[in-house]
Amino acid sequence: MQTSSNPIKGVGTDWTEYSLINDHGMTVKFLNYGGIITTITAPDRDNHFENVVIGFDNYQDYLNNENYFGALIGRVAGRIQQGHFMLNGQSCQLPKNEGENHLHGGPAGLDKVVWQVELFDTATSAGAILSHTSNDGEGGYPGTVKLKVCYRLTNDNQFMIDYEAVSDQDTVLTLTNHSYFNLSGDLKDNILNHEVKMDSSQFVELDHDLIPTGKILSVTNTVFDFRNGRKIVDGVDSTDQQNIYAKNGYDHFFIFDHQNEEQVVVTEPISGRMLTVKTDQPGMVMYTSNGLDHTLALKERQSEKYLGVCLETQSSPASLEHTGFPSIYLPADELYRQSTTFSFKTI
Ligand code: FUC
Repeated sequence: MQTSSNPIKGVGTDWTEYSLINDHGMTVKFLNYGGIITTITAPDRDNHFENVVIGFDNYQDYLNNENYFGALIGRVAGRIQQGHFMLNGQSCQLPKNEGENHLHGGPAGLDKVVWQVELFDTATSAGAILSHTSNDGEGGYPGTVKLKVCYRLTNDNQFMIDYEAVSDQDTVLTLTNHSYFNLSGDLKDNILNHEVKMDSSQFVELDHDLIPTGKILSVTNTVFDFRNGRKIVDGVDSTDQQNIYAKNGYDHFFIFDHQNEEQVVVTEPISGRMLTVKTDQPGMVMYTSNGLDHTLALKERQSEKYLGVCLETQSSPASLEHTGFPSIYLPADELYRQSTTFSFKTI
């Protein structure tokens, strides 16, 4: 196992790109800025290594990363309507960064923080601990929160993300990573023919602004039913109002039926790559890059709609407004801990 670091020139003075490399040659690269994962190389069925995530060609573009490519997201992943919520009977107002709403931690989210990074490597894994103290009021959120995120690559081609946080006041928190996966390799194709299998019989209904309505819907007899596997294109061709609100695709929180088993399996038939996701989180936003346009210069090509799929394991910000949703409340001095493992295999 190996690690290395490389200063990035021409951006901030303090940007560094780190590499985690396993004995098979699988590589994960990320920046201290936003913890942004810039590259993951994984083998296809012929053991040919290619990049399986979206990343900018020019790192300066990460300064204006409106799509949150590869970034750590917080303090609250997802949307908060009007940027407003009540906490212990007190009104909290967060800055708005998407029309009238607060998205992905807002304008001063964790995706824009330069994290402290410490590398480690052992016989079986190579990794890094990313640390940051988010001060009381940072991003508009109450409480000073000490955050630690561990990125770890193993010799079994597993990439694990462990999150830990402690706040000195009652607050709200749900963290995730916003990588856009594309298993075709080097962005050769879009993700419409990726097949997704998911352990979820319920999902969160959205309104036209992508804000949860408060209703939880059954996936049965809809294109949201991934329990026996289906292609992402089904949600694009769909006339279901939910897919239309999401700009013809998926941008929804799926509630898992079980925890800590491989809840999600994504396969790409041509390369033979398979990605599984196992998490202790109650659900995941699957976003099929419906809002991505053709204007961005990525490592291998120009961007386009449906070029990547985000698998954002997290809890649900809908819980701020409605009962019956997985909570994001974090009491003072309680340890927030979550773990998600992405395993790269072939079929
Ligand atoms: C996702 C979505 C969005 C979005 C974005 C970049 O997680 O939920 O709708 O536009 O990230």
